[in-house]
Amino acid sequence: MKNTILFLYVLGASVAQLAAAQLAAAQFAAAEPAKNVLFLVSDDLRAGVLGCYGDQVSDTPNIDRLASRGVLFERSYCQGTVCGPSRASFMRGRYFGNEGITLGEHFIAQGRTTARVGKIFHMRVPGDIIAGTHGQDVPACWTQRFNASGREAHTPGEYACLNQNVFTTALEGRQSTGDPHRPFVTVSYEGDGSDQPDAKAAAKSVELLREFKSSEKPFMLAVGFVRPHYPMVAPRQYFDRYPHDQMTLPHVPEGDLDDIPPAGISGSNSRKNGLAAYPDNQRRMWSGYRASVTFMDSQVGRVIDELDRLGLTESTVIVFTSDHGYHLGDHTFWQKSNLHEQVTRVPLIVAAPGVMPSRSRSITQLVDVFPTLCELTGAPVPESVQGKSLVPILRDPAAEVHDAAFSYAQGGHHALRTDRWAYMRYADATEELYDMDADPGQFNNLAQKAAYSETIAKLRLKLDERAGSTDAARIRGKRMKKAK
Ligand SMILES: [Ca+2]
Repeated sequence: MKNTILFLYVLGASVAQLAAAQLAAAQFAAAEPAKNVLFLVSDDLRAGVLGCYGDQVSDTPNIDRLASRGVLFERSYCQGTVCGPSRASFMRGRYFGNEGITLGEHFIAQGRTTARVGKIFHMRVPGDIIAGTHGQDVPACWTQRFNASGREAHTPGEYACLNQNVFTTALEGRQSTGDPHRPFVTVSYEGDGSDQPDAKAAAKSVELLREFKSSEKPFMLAVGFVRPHYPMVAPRQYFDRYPHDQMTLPHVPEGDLDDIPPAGISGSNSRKNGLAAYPDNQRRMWSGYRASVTFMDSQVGRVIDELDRLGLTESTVIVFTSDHGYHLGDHTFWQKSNLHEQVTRVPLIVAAPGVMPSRSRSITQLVDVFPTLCELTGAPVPESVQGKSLVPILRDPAAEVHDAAFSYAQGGHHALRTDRWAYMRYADATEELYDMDADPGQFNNLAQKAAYSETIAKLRLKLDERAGSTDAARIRGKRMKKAK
């Protein structure tokens, strides 16, 4: 409180602003630690596709509503840029997440029931979804766990494999588990969606919330939705909202790839995966993605509505995020495992008792979710956690806890995102540097330009420090495990 006042005086804030900040801080300070946690995780969801992140086309009323009653983090970044590493990372609050206590184990030790519904740790989509199996789940993390299965690409209806330009209602020969073209599959079908994994996850979550309400025991309910991860399956009415001929593709300037080093070029680019030949199918990818996002949003709405209906909202922290973002034709790239902004940036919304709704442009990371949940629920932060609590930002959206976010892609490729710069350094020492104020689309790589040699020198040092300390911590962790 004292610090907030001092900070505002230094800034020369008006008396009215000061009073508002004092009021907000006082209300926040007065809030009891939250009893419960509802942790909602989407899969392969790029932040920029949501209405609350400024998208003009997507219909995402439920996530937007959550954003309007919580704090929306405009610049939050994942660490791992594919499902497995990212989820292992945020569930342990560590950059490389295979060592250290999980969030669920920690909360169990605090006397909470912890339930998982759907995909939280890595599961193969569609493989583990069709089979109804646990994937790389950590059983010790949960007191209860439930998988949500579905037919995925085999759902009867209008199937398309867009990079191959295949359209059929036949059930034979569809691209599914392990097949190379599965990321380009959409299925539009007649139905209410209740057979879909995300709808089943919502139904189970509603049931669990009712049980938790009557048992009165503190809980963490983690709900993992699998859409908009491929295959992009949704009832026809969701596809109808996004006719492909009304979809706009990302602007790709002439020669866009000329200044991106080979290691920065996604293996799934339009030329290589075949989509270059089918611009209409690129639009259909957007249509399927948006249909899946809106379907997932509806399921998020069912869970939040039930929390409200049961009167649990006043005692529950709600977090909504995704494991990483997604390329949909940006720089001609598709999918993930790439260090450009559309993949590293994730949606992050935190709504908690006593927290004033706002938006923050402070740089944050998914490893911060774990310690934030600890602080909001009055739990200690385990020593193994490397992230930082975002509670200072929940109190004051202008507060900062990190000077940079750190992300990585398989193969020893690293990235930093600061307030102004996006910097990538690949395993072969090639680099990219973008001025995100002047060039938010990352079209003009400044890494080789003499005028930026001082800037890049500083970022190199910072990246060494960050990658070095996280790698060192990872190696230390392995040694510790061996010693045990
Ligand atoms: Ca994912």
